[in-house]
Order: sequence, then structure tokens, then C-alpha cells
Amino acid sequence: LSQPEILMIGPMMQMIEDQLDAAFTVHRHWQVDDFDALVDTVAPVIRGIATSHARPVDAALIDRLPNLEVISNFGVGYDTVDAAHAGSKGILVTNTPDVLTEEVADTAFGLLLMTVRELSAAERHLRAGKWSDGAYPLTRSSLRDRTMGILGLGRIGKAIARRAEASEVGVVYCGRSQQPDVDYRYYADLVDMARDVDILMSVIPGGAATQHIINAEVIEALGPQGILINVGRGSAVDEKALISALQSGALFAAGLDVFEHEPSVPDELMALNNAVLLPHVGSASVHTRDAMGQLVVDNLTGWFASKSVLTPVAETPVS
Ligand code: 8YV
Repeated sequence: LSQPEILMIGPMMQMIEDQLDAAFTVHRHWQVDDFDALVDTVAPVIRGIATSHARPVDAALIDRLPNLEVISNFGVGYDTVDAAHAGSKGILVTNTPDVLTEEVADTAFGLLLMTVRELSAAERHLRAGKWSDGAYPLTRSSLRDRTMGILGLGRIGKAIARRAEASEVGVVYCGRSQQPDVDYRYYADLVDMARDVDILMSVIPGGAATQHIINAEVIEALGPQGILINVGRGSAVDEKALISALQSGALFAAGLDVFEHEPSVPDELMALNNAVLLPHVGSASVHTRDAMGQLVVDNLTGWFASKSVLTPVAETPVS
């Protein structure tokens, strides 16, 4: 019995690769010198894709695979997959929501605390042997009497909001539309919200619709006491505008888990004391990455076993 053939845009976690190897004939994109030649050769037989974002699954690639049925994306964010194009051709796209919600919210809140209370700088002070010379300076910022504006109040945004409420931080939000089941104050306009809050928490996905949505005007509205935290996608922030605001003091501080051109981080950001920088670790625990990996596998095997997937994205609902 021949197994369905899939293209792996990877590499991926070993537990994913092992399970996919058991269920499918897997063509690995990174094991060939010439990706185009590989696609030309295997195009007619490829029925599925598993991707961890090593290269985009764009309209051009999708159009070259006439028998493609399903694209299984590692991560809740799927901005490297053209899901609208896939949907228009009846190709399913799946992602890995829910299983990472609390983990990413923990990271976001940790990053917020690190930024507001300068925890990584305080630890560097201790490790540099400076404690005996003097206490670490009192932080000029604090979560007390603060309001957080969440940009993108989805599942992760709501989990961050719950943590903020537990810390008695006020919560408001901005998004495409007001949510009827939510009591937090809604802003239709991001600049208006930025003007009113102390902390802007960005959880929005990447892609053309959100490119540089946090621009110079938003950053200026956040102001000299303002703090930006980004755990969504780096592309949502105009990194150049952010850097100049951090340099001039037009913005107080930033905590970033995501960047415009990962894994490269601009030297100007590296040089700033008022930026806390993490290497995109929002969901990066063994527990959570294993759960995400299992979803990548189960969506693919479910599709080929019984034409059902667990977590289709909004653009490609299962009919
Ligand atoms: C992953 C993420 O690090 O889920 C997401 O959207 O950004 C992270 O959990 C990323 O998808 C891994 O490639």
C-alpha cells in the first residue's frame, strides 16, 4: 500500500519527523540543493505539506502542486502560508492554537515584568559582583496604577488580560471589532488607545494587514512613560521608529520576543539598556512544543485517514 506523499518545509522537531515518516513518504526541502528542481520532480504526487516556516508556502508554490489537499502549519501564526489562496482552491490549512495559549501568555507577562522592573538588568548587576558596592537602583517604572492596552484580544490576548487583572493592572483593547462578550473598554483606533495606556501589549498576527501597524505615530502616542511589549510578530512594529524612540526617550522601554528579520536583531537594539530582548521563546517549552508538534501530525494523519482535521484556520473552514 503506498503512503500519501508530503513535502516538509523544515526541519521540524524529531517527534514530528518520526511520526510523519511512519505515516507518509516525506520529501524534505532542506535535503536538496535545488528546491525548484525538487518541486518539479515531486509536484504531481504531493498531497500535503508540513511547514515550520523555513520558507514561505506562497501562492506560487501552492499553484505548482496540483494535487495538494492540506497544509499543516507548526505554530498558531501562519503568516508564511498564503491561507486565503489555499482556501480559494479548496486546500485546507491547519495551525496549532489553544495548546500554546497559556505558555505564550506566561512569557508575555514575564517579559512585561522583566521590562517594567528591569529584572534582567538587576540580575546582570548581581552577577557582575556589583551588589556589594551598592543596591540596584530603584526602577523608575512599576506595574502599579497602570493600564495595559492589548492589541489583538484573541485567545492569547485574553489569557494575558487575565494575568493583568490578577496583578490589578487595568485592561483595554484594540482590534478589528468590538467583542460583545468582553467587558474591557474597546478602542477602534490604535493611536487613541496608545495615548490612553501605559503599556501596549502586541499579540497580533503578522502579514500584510498588520505590517508596521505600530508605527511612529503610535509609539509617540504611547509616550515617554510608555512601554511596548511584542509577543506577536516583529513585522507589526516599525523597528526603525521603535529604535529611534527608545534612543531619544520618546518611549520609556520595550520588551520584544519577536523581530522584523529573525533571527537577526539590529545592533541598535542590542545597544539599548531600555530594551529587553528574547529570542522568540513565547511557546518554547518541551511541554508546549510537543503539544504543538502532535497537532501538526494529527491534523495531517486525520485528513488522510478520515478527511477530518482538528484545527483548521479561519480562511479554510472544513465544510
Ligand atoms: C513558534 C509562534 O515559535 O506559534 C507561533 O505562531 O510564533 C511560535 O509558537 C513558531 O511558530 C515556530 O516556528
